[in-house]
Amino acid sequence: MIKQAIQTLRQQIKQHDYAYYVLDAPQIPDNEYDQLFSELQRLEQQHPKFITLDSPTQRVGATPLTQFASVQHRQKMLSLSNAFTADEVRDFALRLQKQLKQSVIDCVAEPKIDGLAISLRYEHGQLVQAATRGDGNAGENVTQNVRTIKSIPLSLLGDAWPQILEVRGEIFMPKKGFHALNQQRRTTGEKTFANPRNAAAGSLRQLDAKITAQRPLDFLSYGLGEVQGFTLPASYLDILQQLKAWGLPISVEARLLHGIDACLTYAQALAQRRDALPYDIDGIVYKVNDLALQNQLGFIARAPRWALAHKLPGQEQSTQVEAIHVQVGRTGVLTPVAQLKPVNIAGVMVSSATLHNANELQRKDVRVGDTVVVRRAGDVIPEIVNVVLSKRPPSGVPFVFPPCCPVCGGALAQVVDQVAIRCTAGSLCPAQRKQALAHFVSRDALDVNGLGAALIEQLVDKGMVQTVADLYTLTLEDWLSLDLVADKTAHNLLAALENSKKTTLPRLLYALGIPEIGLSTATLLSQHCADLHQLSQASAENLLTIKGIGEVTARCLLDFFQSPDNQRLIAQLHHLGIQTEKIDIKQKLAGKTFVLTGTLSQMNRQQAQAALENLGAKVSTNVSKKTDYLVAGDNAGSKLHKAQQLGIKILDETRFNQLL
Ligand code: JCF
Repeated sequence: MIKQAIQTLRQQIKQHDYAYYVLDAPQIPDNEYDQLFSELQRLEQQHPKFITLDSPTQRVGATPLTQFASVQHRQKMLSLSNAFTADEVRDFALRLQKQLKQSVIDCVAEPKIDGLAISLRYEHGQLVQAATRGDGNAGENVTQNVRTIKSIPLSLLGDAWPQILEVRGEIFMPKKGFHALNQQRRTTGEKTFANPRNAAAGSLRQLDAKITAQRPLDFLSYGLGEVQGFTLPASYLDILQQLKAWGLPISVEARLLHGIDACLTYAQALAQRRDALPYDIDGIVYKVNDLALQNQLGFIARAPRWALAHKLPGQEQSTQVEAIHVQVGRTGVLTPVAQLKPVNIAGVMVSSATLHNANELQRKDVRVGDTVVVRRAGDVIPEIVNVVLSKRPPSGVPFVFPPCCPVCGGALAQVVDQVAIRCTAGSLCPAQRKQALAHFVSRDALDVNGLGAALIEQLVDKGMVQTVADLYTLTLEDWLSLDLVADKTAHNLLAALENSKKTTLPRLLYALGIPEIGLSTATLLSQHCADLHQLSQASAENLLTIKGIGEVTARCLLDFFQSPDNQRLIAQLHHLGIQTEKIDIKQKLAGKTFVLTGTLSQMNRQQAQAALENLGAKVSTNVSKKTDYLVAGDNAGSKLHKAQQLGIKILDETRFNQLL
């Protein structure tokens, strides 16, 4: 009986290992895999006579692939023991205290990045080899690919480096890069990656390094392998500082903490910031800081005794598909959405997930009744990673995509050069009309207080408004004819609409919902045009002289302003008294000093600097007490750290855009 159970578990784990490591296509979420693994470990511990050499518990990782040459690690590449609860973390601390005969131990805590472990070998300061972990003893030679990763130095800085230095760390794909890569693959109908870890693995395992070079991979160091000709510093923190001095990237999040309670507090704070971090993490790593103490503690088979991975809840969970709906977006694009049996994913209840487009729905073959793996990360819409085929009910039938617009019955057409399909009815389609209206009155647009989706729904369904201009012609009686609208609400709505007539050009421009014109582009355009009328007369040449406006955006603007419907709308809005006040933008940020650091997704350094200077701000390169604001994009490093220490106001990209 027990033997049978053990064998079944091993077989399951083996299949999941293959799907995860070899195919880069995991079938179940990590936490379910962990459960299988723990269960096997438990049974084997209770019945050691059934342990065999080929049990997955008896090796560190997966077998190396055959395409790449094998590399024998001169020092074993370690993994980490796991803890899943605060109690297990405290147990770890108790073990340390007992073995070291100390009551409080200094540990370094850092995020556990969800990527791939790598060993970089530098000989006489030159990068000569990069190898994956493989099974811990031997990995794959991926040197050519790793050389394309820009954050990895090909030669070390300075000259006081060891003859031989092996740096261990994590290669990963930052979330932004991952989403951009998937978005691009989605529009062209290519297969998307399940998560950043898989994308990083797939990118690193390319036989053609030219492909790897195009992928947004990054690296952070967290340890050493073989070292010759150098006396190691006394602590982990000093090792990190030394690596940094040699030009290797290290985490800005690593902190020296006194005792286990401080570690748990750190973990709690980091877990709260998880979604905002630029990379996926699957936990927190704690390490004894003092290397002499580390040596005293030593290792167990696959992991050091002086380190622990405190795992966070998985960002993937499985649940069931209750229905599949096709939604029509503001621009008419059709998006299939799965309605799910609600499931808690890393602290947030998820009850629907996007299937992106017909192509992806078909490729993943998601069916009503299927058990699926759902992924939620950050504020991105949850998505379906894959179907657990072994749990598909026999009654499941493939989903049939509607042949015409599911809302208005209008004809569908493929978006040029993309796989996206859109309803061609434009504002005649109630779904598009409703969303255009909702967008127009939204907070960043004309900000009409109190006019929510439920009211817009009624206005459109009753045929009371066709365009956004019609909102301003509604009378008190019109409003009172709606459900949920009493006297006070009706008066408030009329007042809110009247108020909204006095607005700014960026808001109005954004409110029109022109493709490609988000709030920051609208702001940029507004800095070059007096009003909407002037912008509508601008030629392609005029538009392209604006730094930050490219061909695609210019085309979208021209198309929009050329349409007779839109021309009529703009004239109507003008007659209704919608006015854009001229703000003296030159004065807005006069006297303020800004420092820019990290990468912004929507503009480059020059554009951001120009936008600030246009508003009268000064942009300087170094953080000092005189700095008013630090604008911190992705992968911000030492400047962010310094600004935090000086207590300077820090703006992330969203807040920076709002400010502009
Ligand atoms: O970020 C990580 N995934 C990570 C992995 C960080 C560490 O400090 C590690 C690790 C694996 C092994 N340290 C060891 C010893």
